Amino acid sequence: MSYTSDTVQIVYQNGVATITLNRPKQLNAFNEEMHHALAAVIDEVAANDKARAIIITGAGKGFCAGQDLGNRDPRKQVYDLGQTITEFYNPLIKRIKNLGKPTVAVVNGVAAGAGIGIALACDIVLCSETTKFAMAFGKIGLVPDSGLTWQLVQLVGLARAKALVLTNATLSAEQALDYGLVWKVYESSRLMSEANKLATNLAYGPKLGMSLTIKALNQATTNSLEQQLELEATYQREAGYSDDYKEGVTAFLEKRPAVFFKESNGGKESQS
Ligand code: T3D
Repeated sequence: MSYTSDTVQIVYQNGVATITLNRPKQLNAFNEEMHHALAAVIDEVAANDKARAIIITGAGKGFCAGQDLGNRDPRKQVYDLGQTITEFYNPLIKRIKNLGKPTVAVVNGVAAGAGIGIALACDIVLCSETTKFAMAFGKIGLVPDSGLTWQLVQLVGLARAKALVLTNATLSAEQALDYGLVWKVYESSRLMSEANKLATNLAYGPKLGMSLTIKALNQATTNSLEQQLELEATYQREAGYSDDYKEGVTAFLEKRPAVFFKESNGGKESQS
């Protein structure tokens, strides 16, 4: 890894890379250091074969409170926020979306502002029963960013998206589940173990097939049916030539579970 910082931690285990945002006193809000560190860590897990599925979570009681407002005092300085979005938040969302490996957001506590955008950029979102999703932007006179205007419209529809952000709503875990923002809600004490189970299952799945599936579903949000049918044929051709397809069908014919991944370090935990 070319950039090291305490603000982001990474642990590898059983094919899963767990990335933890680590500024708990600020509810893991972003300063520049954490942006640089997270970008480096995401590039590292994208390239590292030890990581076949990725968890993104937060240290302490929060997931991520978006931009660190302690670094923004408009009484002292005028900021070009478009610049921050272009330089940090937009590349971050694209990095997560284009990672090419399944991503699971484990929203262990409050997510606010860009923190919600980061969670929703992941493929699967889990949270605990005490998690809250605080839109936050309107309270400080800003526009939702980090892909949130797009994600919310996709996930909850235009009418609910407008109401959520214009009223600065804070959603409970139950509401987030009801609105389709999260996949499952767990008791806090079980959240991480359930997330690890899910991510490990993903890690042991067919790598290429899952990567192409994620790409196809992401592209479905903007493609026509005609384009999507073409895309499915292209991706299926690619998947059909893979060793995973060979193993999957062979396993079926031999009436045994398919083995797509064997951990080389015996499932031992390692840190980088
Ligand atoms: O600026 C740009 O570059 C543009 C980019 C924008 C992207 C964005 O994300 S804009 C949105 C920024 N985020 C917010 O506006 C959220 C602000 N925080 C809150 O509204 C609330 O803190 C929460 C709803 C997230 C949580 O409320 P609660 O009651 O559970 O916790 P709390 O007591 O408010 O916060 C606990 C601590 O975290 C507290 O510190 P203290 O007093 O114990 O020392 C609080 O100051 C700190 N904290 C929470 N959010 C932030 C933060 N510190 C820095 N930046 C934060 N965003």
